[in-house]
Amino acid sequence: MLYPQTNRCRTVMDLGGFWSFQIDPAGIGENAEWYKGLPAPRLIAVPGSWNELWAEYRDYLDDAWYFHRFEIPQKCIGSRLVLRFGSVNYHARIWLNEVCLGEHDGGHLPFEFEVTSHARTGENVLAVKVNNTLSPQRVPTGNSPASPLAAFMNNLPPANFDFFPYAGIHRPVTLYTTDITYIKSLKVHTSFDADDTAENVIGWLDLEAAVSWPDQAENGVVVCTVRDVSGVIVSQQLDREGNRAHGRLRISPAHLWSPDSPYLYRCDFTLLDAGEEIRDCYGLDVGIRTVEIANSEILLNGEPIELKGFGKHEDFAVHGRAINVPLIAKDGALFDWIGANSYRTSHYPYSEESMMYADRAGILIIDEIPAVGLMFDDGEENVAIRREICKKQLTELIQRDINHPSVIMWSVANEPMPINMMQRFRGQEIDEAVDKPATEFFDDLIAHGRYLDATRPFSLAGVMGGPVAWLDLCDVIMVNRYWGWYRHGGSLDKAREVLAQELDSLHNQLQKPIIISEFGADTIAGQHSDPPVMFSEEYQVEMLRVYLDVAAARPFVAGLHVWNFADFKTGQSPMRFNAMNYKGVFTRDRTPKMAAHFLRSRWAPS
Ligand code: BDP
Repeated sequence: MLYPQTNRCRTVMDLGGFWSFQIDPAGIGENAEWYKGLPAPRLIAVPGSWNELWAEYRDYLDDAWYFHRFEIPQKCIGSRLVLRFGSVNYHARIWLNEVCLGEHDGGHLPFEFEVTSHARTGENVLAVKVNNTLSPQRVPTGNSPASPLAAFMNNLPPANFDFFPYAGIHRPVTLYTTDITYIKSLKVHTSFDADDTAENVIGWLDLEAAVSWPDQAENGVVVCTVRDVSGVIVSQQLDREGNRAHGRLRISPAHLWSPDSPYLYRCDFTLLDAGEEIRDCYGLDVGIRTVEIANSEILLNGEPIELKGFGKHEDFAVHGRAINVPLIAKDGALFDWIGANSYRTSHYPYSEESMMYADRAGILIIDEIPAVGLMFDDGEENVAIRREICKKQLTELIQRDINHPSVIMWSVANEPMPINMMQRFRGQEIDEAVDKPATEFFDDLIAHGRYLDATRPFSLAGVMGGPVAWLDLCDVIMVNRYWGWYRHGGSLDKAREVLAQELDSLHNQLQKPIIISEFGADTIAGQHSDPPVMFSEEYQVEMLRVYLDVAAARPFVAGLHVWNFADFKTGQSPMRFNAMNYKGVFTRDRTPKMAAHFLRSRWAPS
């Protein structure tokens, strides 16, 4: 799905601002016809999370209504009009001028409706019903007695994941125009041929456009013009087959995209009709780069790359989980300062704006669907429902992010919970075969992903003690490890020993690159101790040092992502002081802890 863009053919109107807001715990809104535009008692920010605004709604996740009145410029009426939501957590049902447009399930991903025939000049009334109830039939899951996290943490709200389940309209709401003849989607795949001189790199852009030609069955064309700072490099008409157009463009010499040199070409697509009139255009920033896996290494442009970075969260005071553009730039500046080159979008897709920032700043992204807290022992029906949701989320994510050079890998889950681990936890008899259906679940999910994008590796972040069979389905092994914290807490010598043994054993069995996708220690900024004890700044430094040293001695460890970049909000539980996860190397407001200085000394030595 294309990001809304204002250009000579398209206009984007931002509908963000202060909207009216009304919670509806009894769910009577639709009967009360509130969607007609009730003068609701409260004002809410869009984008924003409601849980941060009013103390009494902190844990409220049930039905809530948003209303907004807006005008559409006269000149836009007659164009094709599309109403787009960057993300709503979790379920949204939308009315425009009392007409129900439809609904969307799942947070963190965009959706849109064509509203050409419902929009009018003068005042329009938009009503959105949002529901973020936690359920075992949603992804991520919650409110489940079978939930391992519920058993382990007993957290409130009862999420089966360790971050606060913020609710609301979290990303921009826009209305945009196109002609009725328009570019629906674009796909760019890049590759290059090189001999040993950098000047002789020949870049290739394989392009595919899907178009809508309701009034142009024949003779329309799509042209792609590629520019960089020096001007136009190549302009070529694509071959058209029905509603598709495709072509291969040659760039010579080509500048490759990488973290050290995030070189972007601008590809302008123009759609012309038989009379050579321009009906639509769209510009994409494209980086020429390849990602391959070979010999236990991740290769970027044919060279081994070591991922240094973090698991993150979209989380901040007052904003909640809503887009926070200055924070994206601040985090980018801190990545530079600390010498990090990558992050995982733990545990859900981040904003499209974050992806654009990463393209320009040269940050490598492991792009994850919201499949955190998956479980398999709460009945076949629930598992089957979640499987379909995961596939839909993976489809929507890949369609959204396929053209970003920064995205180097897809992650289909975080710490899915094996049944036999729950059997162990509950003291039941252990049945080793019990997790086979879940292996089939991931096999199917990854196959679905590969069908949608054959150009990037796939992985999932495995939990401690999880089945090797799940890791073996992946191109790159990602393991979350807490030796020295949840296991052998306080004992870093023991942590070093078991971590080294486990990595060697995984390497011997799987012969694939390994990323330690999470490791970290809760740390209260300003808490000191000598010798180091858990929760002190010194312990966090020493624990990170152990992991960095063990990894440095093992060339098959292709990456280290510290958990977490910054402290973040979670639910209340005896496990989480102040309802916060304090494993950040920066505080929530981005002040460096000692660990940040330590990582900088290792990752960005002066
Ligand atoms: C891992 C989870 C992550 C948690 C982290 C922790 O993947 O979401 O926040 O543990 O406990 O198991 O801090």
